[in-house]
Amino acid sequence: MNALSKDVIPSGTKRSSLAALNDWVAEVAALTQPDAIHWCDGGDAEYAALIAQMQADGTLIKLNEQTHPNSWLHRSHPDDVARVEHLTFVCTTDKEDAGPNNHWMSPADGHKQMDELFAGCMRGRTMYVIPYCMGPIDSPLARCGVEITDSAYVVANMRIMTRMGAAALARIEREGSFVKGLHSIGELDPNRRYIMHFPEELAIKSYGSGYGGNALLGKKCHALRIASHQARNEGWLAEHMLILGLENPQGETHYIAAAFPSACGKTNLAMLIPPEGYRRDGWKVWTIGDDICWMRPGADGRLYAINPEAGFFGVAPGTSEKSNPNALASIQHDTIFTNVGVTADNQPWWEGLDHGTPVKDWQGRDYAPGNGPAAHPNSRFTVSAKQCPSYSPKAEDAQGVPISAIVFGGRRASLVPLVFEARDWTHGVLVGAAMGSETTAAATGAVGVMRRDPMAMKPFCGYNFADYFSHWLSFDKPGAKLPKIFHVNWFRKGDDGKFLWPGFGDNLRVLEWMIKRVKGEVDAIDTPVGALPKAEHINLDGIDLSDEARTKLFGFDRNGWRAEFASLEEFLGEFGDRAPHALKVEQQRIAAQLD
Ligand code: OXD
Ligand code: MN
Repeated sequence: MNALSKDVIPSGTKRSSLAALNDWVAEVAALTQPDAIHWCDGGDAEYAALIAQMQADGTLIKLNEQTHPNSWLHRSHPDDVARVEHLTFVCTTDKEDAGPNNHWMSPADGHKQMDELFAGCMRGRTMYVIPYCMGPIDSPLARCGVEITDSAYVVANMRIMTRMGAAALARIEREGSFVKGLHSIGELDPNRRYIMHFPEELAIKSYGSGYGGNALLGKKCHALRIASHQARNEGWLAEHMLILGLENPQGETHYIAAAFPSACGKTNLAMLIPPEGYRRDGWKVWTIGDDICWMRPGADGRLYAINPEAGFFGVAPGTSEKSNPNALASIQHDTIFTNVGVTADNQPWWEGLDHGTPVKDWQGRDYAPGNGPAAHPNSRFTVSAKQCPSYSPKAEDAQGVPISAIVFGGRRASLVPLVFEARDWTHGVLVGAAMGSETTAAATGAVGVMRRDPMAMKPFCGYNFADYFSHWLSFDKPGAKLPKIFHVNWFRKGDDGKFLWPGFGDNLRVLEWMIKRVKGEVDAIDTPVGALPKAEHINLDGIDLSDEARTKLFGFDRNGWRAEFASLEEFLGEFGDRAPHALKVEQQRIAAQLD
């Protein structure tokens, strides 16, 4: 039988317990009118058939089999290259529940608008039903969903990014609940494109885009927007964070979760290779996840985290031997590249790669520098996490890993030092809420504009930020053994506009200091905005920092912070009375100390 011709729930599955799923699939089919329905089993034969079909219809272009076995290039529609925050909605009964941080529509209007778009949209197409699990299949922290899509490219990516297929379907059958995601690429028309979320129904409807963050519904739509809502109701956290394990020469591993906005180096930090001297001494970084972290308190009061994803949907440009050798090693085979350039011998190419010359750009045109970069700035690779040399076996642990430190960070050219530590949990929540960063190419719109991006969740929090801050504060209760909270800024610039900190592998020096603080091994310099490292406690051996760099990376600019806190007060004011009192008190306490 053709691996792509199944049109019923796979045999062996009890129809009765999957009635809700079956009914929904029938309802969607009646609305969208596909020519065929395919239930995805997630197997190798299915994947091979999908790839062959996409190669035949031009959706995928085969890359050099010698240098990049089983790897493919997809060129998206040129207007469909990033997340579309202005077209992303949270549909809650009460507008205030979505908050000023989200675009809102009533659920009735949202469904009506989307169903009009979906009507008949799959005529002539196959409708794929993708059962998937976010997180290790046997983890109590994991959650399941089903995505219906008319895009084979989405199916292939979901197979890499999630635990997809038969095992997920079996878990859905057991649990009886799942997130419903309906997706169609529609006409890929930006004027007929919406990404809508219905958190009260655990449902998503996405139309008109094939781009990862808009179309792989397990990722941003489920694992962040819907999951953040679920997490609030169920007492856990769904966060835009990497998770790494830092192993010291004594063989002790501390796990760190870090929230940076999109395209600000989460993948690089998660896969960091320690500087030479550290490697020699036996330091190692283990990768658990590079984008999303689900955490909840364990019986011992600590926060335990899983990576709900099974793959990496990483930004290609800038990925090199210097910035991220582990990512580069991961994507030498069995990888889907989207919107990169290609060399004369058909290897993928992007700006920042150490070798090769592009002959075609991301749109398939002959490469001409006058047309802009060869690879789109938000071009991506999709690859299984298992291909990453630093992937931690603990990433598959059903119980998750205990988190010792939470790190917030953004792209801040000025003011914000390399690292500081929050005095306690409440202060740490304020530090997260105050996060600011310059925008990047991961979303459409202007790049390089400073905006508040609390906990790096501005595009992803599925409910009112005021309630989200309260939810964060609620974890500080008797018996809790919460991680320490830090803030970092790898992007501080000098007067000449150049970065002052070398970054990449050298960021380990900062992580090492954090763990010394976690273990209570060193003291620090108290300032109103947090504790700064003493010069002797952060290892700068082998790196050459100018006097300007030392002052700016480790200094405290009282006047600058005063202005920052005035703007933070204004920001918290946007949430009115709903903003937690404790956070306002904390802001005022620090503002008073700065005066
Ligand atoms: C991503 C993003 O793709 O944050 O991870 O945009
Ligand atoms: Mn992200």
